[in-house]
Amino acid sequence: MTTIRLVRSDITRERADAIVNAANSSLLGGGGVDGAIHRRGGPAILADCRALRASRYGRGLPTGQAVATTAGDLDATWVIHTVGPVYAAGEDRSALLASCYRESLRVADELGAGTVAFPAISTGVYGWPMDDGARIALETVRTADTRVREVRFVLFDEPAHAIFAARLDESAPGD
Ligand code: AR6
Repeated sequence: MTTIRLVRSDITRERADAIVNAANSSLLGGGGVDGAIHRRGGPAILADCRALRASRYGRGLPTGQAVATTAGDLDATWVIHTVGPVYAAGEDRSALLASCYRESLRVADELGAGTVAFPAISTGVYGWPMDDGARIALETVRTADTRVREVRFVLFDEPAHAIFAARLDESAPGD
C-alpha cells in the first residue's frame, strides 16, 4: 500500500530516495523543475544524462518513459527523469501523462527506492491544466502496482496544492 502525501515546496529541497524530474526528451536540461534540479543538483546529473544520450537514448528519451541518474548534490539518491506530453486541447494525451507516473514508479521499484517525490508533470511549460493533471497523477499512483512506500507530490504554489488536495479528498477510500 503506497501512502500519498502532498506538500507545498520546492522539489529541490525535498529529501527522498528518488526525486522525479519533469524533463524534456533531450535530457540536457531546461527551465522549470528541470532547470532547478540541474542548478541545485550540480553537474553530476548532467554528466549522467549525457552518458545516457550517448548510450541508450541517442534520439532522446521518448515521451512517457523514465530513466534514473545520480541525484548529485540533492538530498536524494536518484533523480528519475521523465518526459511529460505537451498538452493539446484537441487530442487526448492523458495515457502518456499517466505513463510518466507509472514508468517513474517502475524505475523506482527497480532501484529499490522507498520514497519518491513527484512534481506536477506537464503542468508548467507543457501547459496541462492543473486540475486534470492532478486527477491523472493521483489516479495513476493510487492504482499503481509498486513497492514504493511513500509518494510525495511536491506542489510549487498554493493553488496547485489546493487542487491536488481537493482531488485527493475526492478519491479517498470509502468515499
Ligand atoms: N519544485 C516543485 N515544482 C515546481 C518547481 C520546483 N522547483 N518549479 C516549477 N514547478 P515545468 P513541464 C512546477 O514547466 O510542464 C522544462 O523546460 C510548475 O509550477 O517544470 O513538464 C523541461 O526541460 C508546474 O506546476 O514542467 C521541459 O522542456 C510543474 O512544476 C518542460 O519544461 C511542472 O512545470 C517540461 O514542462
